[in-house]
Amino acid sequence: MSPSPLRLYDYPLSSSAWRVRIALGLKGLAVERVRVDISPEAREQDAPAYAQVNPMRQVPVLEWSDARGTHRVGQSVAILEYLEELEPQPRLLPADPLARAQVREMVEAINAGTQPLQNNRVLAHVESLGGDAGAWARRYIAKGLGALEALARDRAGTYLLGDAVTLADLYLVPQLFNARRWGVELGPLPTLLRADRACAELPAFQAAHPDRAAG
Ligand SMILES: N[C@@H](CCC(=O)N[C@@H](CS)C(=O)NCC(=O)O)C(=O)O
Repeated sequence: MSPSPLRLYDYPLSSSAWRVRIALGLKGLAVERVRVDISPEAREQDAPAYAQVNPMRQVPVLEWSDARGTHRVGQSVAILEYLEELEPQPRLLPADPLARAQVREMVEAINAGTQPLQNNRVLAHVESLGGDAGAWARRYIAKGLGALEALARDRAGTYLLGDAVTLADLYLVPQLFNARRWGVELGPLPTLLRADRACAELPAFQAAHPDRAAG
């Protein structure tokens, strides 16, 4: 069980924090949420004090205390793997080594190969250079999700890998939300859309949605 109450530095529209909210819900772990408004108008992540929380000046960050002191971990992959060890059920990384590697491959297709190319920080810079941020976002989201569709086609059952939710689904759902936001063509992604619909039926995914998480 958790060494102390968990605290999540969070923002409803953050796709990376959204992944962690889903995992907390699936595992039934209570969390206190600290809102960091990363909208372009507020940019609370740039406040000097936040550099102490996360030198990357991003959300999510998970914080907790134990006998060794107060700990903070950023990066959704690191947080999700910590939660998996803290509360192994339901398992979000399969027991089989091949399946586990396949889940991690799909996670990284989004975590490393897609989201960083379309986050607000990058899009603001594209715009400042006179570029078309929307076209940029659509290009890289379509490429990343296209690759994920190819990876998932022979692996998916109800969800991206077989019939149990894995970490890969936690990366899919927020990234598809961003795809819709930017008007990416979703027709070529039937496997991803099927898994997305199945996830939308689950209470933990519903509660983590930005519309609900804002409350
Ligand atoms: N690789 C990081 C990405 C974190 C990230 O990009 N966070 C975004 C929100 S989704 C953020 O805080 N953006 C604020 C900024 O970049 O200034 C993770 O998985 O946690």
